[in-house]
Amino acid sequence: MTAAHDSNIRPGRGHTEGDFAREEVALANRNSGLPLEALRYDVTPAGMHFLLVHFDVPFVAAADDWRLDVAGCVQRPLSLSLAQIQKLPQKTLRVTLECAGNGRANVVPRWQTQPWDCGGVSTAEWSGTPLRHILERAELASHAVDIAFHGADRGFDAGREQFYGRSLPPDLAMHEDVLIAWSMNGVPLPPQHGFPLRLIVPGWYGMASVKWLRRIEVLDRPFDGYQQVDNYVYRREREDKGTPVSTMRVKSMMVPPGIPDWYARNRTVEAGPVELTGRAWSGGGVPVATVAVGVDGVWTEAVLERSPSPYAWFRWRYLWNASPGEHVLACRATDANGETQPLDPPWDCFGFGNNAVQRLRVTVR
Ligand SMILES: Nc1nc2c(c(=O)[nH]1)N[C@H]1C(S)=C(S)[C@@H](COP(=O)(O)O)O[C@H]1N2
Ligand SMILES: [Mo]
Repeated sequence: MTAAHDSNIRPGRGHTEGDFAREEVALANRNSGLPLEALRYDVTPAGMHFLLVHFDVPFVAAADDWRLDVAGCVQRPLSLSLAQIQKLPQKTLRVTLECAGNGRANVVPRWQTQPWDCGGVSTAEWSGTPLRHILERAELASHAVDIAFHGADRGFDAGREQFYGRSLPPDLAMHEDVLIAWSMNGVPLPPQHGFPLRLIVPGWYGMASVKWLRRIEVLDRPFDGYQQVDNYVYRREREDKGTPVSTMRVKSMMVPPGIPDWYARNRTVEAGPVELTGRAWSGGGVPVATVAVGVDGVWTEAVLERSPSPYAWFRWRYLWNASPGEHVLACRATDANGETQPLDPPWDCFGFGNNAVQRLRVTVR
């Protein structure tokens, strides 16, 4: 029996500690994270932007035949070509997206799925048309209560076959900054990021920004798709009803200073002044207020550079006078609502919303 076959007949996934299963490693290879040194870019180059694909990347040879259908509780059902959509008013937004499961590998015990360490976050410039222009053309019926967005990618999760789908309430869907985007960093969307069309919901965790958008379904009842009601819910216990995952929690991250060891990734830093730098962000358009840098448990405020976009991460920097020896570095952001990153991972059964402070061990020589 081949190893691949063997891995398919293993007993189901669950909570675990320590070693990573073959399936987790395979998912980590498909769904790459931002290399932390790339936190230096204001806008993440597309090839370094983190990636999360539940099923397969749909093969779309050309966008000519693509249609975006709008159906359900609307006065005028639509089937729009990319060319028609691109004639609508355009807008470009710089948006930080973070996967709701980012940091999951550090929640113990960990739920077996994409085992993010901390690279599931990036920033891009998305261009498209505010979704409201399409919804206004279709004209929502007065009894519309939820709007579902269906991707072209299909597969199974927990035995349930589905197209990847998520929903937004009408008032959020009509917000000027919710985009139907066809461009990332000034060029057409790369296949893995949703070519030819995707939704961008700024300030929300990434799961809301449906890629390969094919169909908008206006509903007279709450959407009950798998990714809406079964997945992406904060739960303390597996059976809890829980709370839906929505906007991003305040968080910050540091560019690892010095040079790494190839395998262990331990850092070696030269003694003397070292500029520590990184990024901080929050959700729902709430700006970051302060970032503190911790050196061996002593916290000092860093310098913050605001971003030109309410939805993009801020840069922070701090001049550290590194003395020889072993040190633990950390960063901790607080947003304008007074929310602060916890020192330890908040417990969630499926590892969602882990915004605990990042700690980094460095050896100064
Ligand atoms: N159609 C579709 N849209 C999707 C997904 C998906 O698997 N299929 N993954 C979602 C999740 S969980 C995240 S975090 C973001 C990731 O976007 P990116 O891969 O462009 O970084 O896309 C979201 N949109
Ligand atoms: Mo995600």
